Amino acid sequence: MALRQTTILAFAGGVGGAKLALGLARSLPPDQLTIVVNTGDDFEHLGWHISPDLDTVMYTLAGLSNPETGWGLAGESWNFLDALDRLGGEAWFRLGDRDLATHAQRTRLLGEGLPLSAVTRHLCERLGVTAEIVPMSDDPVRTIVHTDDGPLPFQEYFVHRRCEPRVRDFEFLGLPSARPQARLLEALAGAERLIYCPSNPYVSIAPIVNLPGLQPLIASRRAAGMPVVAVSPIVGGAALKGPAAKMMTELGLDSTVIALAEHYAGTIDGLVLDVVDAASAPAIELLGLRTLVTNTIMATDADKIRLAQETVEFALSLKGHGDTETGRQGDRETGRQGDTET
Ligand code: FO1
Repeated sequence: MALRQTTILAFAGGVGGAKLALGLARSLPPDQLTIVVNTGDDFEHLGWHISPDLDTVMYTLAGLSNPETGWGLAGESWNFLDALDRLGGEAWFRLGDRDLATHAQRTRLLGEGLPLSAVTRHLCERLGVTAEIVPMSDDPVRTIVHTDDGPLPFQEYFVHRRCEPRVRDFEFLGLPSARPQARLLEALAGAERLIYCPSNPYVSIAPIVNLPGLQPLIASRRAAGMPVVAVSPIVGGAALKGPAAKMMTELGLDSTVIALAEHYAGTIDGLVLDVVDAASAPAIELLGLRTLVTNTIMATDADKIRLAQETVEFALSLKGHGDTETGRQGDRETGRQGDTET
């Protein structure tokens, strides 16, 4: 499918976001796409600055990501981690030998005074990534998950505690004084459509959209005719690869695409949902959102490209600020393969 000329800004978190980002990057010229990535998952570990979501998107677009996990590098070896474990070091966060080079280089460049955006640009250039990947801010933001076991830094909750503690709330340390990265603001000013990738709405998309001043800017761009479309990470009301559905349940919400639509209602114009949730489309439209029902499972690169192109075409069919032109509703039957991921 040939895409119409357009300029897209996409917000993404980790594995699910990276998959749609790959589809977008394969469908649009580099100067028509900016991918802004959550940095609330970043942390300092064993002396390195680690940016898991930036690396997941970067490795995916470079064609280097581990196809089994979605994060880290393909063909990785674990000699460092095994040796560290033997010495009684902290081995719960799986840092592969080759992946370590990224963290070492990032940490060194940050130490020399480069902002995270410049470091990311440098790493992407070296890995041959031509699409623009921008950290949401050069200022540190750290997601804290408030749980029944107390406050936990994000990776402590996500990896070390395997998302087991019951979630009560989220906090984004540093967010009130974090400045949106300059390229995010420039891209937002020029974008024709804004897409929220199928990433966790609470810990991947929320840190980005809650950057100081961003919500009014998005609202004014919507009023000027830039629709916002989200792709649902919730499929069939079940937990996807990440903890989004579990979090919804623990926050007292239904883990359904309708609850996701209620979360985004008033801030987006369209929602892309999976065929298994087709029956929810009328209720979502009653919330003022247009819907596109399609196969959102991205098992292959062809799936990623198809979903990205369908999402862009759907976004182009909307006018903006809830005022829609021809929001389509597909009812395609799909042969299901592979798993679902956020
Ligand atoms: N996720 C895991 O579930 N376990 C890990 O040991 C792990 C290590 C890791 C190392 C580097 C990196 O860039 C990402 C890594 N991730 C790991 C993924 C990451 O923690 C999460 O995918 C994101 O923070 C959530 O989007």
